[in-house]
Amino acid sequence: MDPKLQPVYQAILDGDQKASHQHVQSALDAGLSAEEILTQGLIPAMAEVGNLFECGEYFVPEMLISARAMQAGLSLLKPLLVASNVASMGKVIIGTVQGDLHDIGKNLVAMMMEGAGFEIVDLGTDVSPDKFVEAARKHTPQIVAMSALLTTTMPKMEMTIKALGEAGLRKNVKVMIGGAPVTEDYARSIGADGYATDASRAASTAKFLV
Ligand code: B1M
Repeated sequence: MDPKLQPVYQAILDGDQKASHQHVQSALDAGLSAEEILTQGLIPAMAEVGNLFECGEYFVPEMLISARAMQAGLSLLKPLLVASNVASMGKVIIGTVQGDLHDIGKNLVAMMMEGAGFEIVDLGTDVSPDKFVEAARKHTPQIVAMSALLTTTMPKMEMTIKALGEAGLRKNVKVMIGGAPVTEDYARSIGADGYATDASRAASTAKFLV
């Protein structure tokens, strides 16, 4: 890791929003790109937060304040990540599936897709299959994108695909899924059209799908 990113990494581990904001700004001022700060500072720090949670050193409150610190840093990067001169590629509705409140990855995917020229309708978190269907009817998107971070909420992706089918909308939209526990095999097994491991691949997959 670039030593200039160490304070960013530490601010996320400490859950310090102010420090996260300040150190991301310093890293930008020092000439690091938004992508470098994201992929070498913020994302590895959140992965470490997950490790610390798994081994019982961090609990839900620590994860939550680290997530807020990450959002504080991301707010500075967002305008840089979405800056785009690309003509409109189409519309994407995106949400984290029902029962799941994790939104950092979903927000990053939305940012990168916006940067790639898509119009984004963000349905937020805890989005039920019915809500996805209702939004697909209302907004007529080219892509329905779903994120899940919990193994227990992944089945909602399949239920949403089924609900889109039952509503007669499946043939008009491509469905993309992703999130830490999701795999390409899983995507294929539930009949999704696309899958990506990270936000920038999600944007290129979305372009490929339209
Ligand atoms: Co939770 N949590 N969490 N959590 N949390 C995980 C996911 C976990 C892996 C931690 C662990 O045990 N190591 C674990 C899940 C285990 C499992 O199911 N396999 C877990 C758990 C258990 C829980 C609770 C159940 C804890 C509890 O209450 N006992 C609870 C569930 C709440 C709920 O959702 N109902 C819970 C709660 C929370 C907080 C609210 C405290 C907070 C979320 C805050 C927020 O999002 N606003 C939180 C956090 C922060 C995490 C970790 C630490 C970090 C997640 C994150 O933001 N990562 C996480 C551990 C980890 O992931 N290592 C963990 C950074 C983000 C950039 O990555 O989201 O993976 P990610 O997104 C990536 C890719 O996955 C991909 O692109 C993104 C960017 O490159 N991607 C897509 C994501 N969506 C995509 C969609 C696409 C394509 C790619 O196409 C559409």
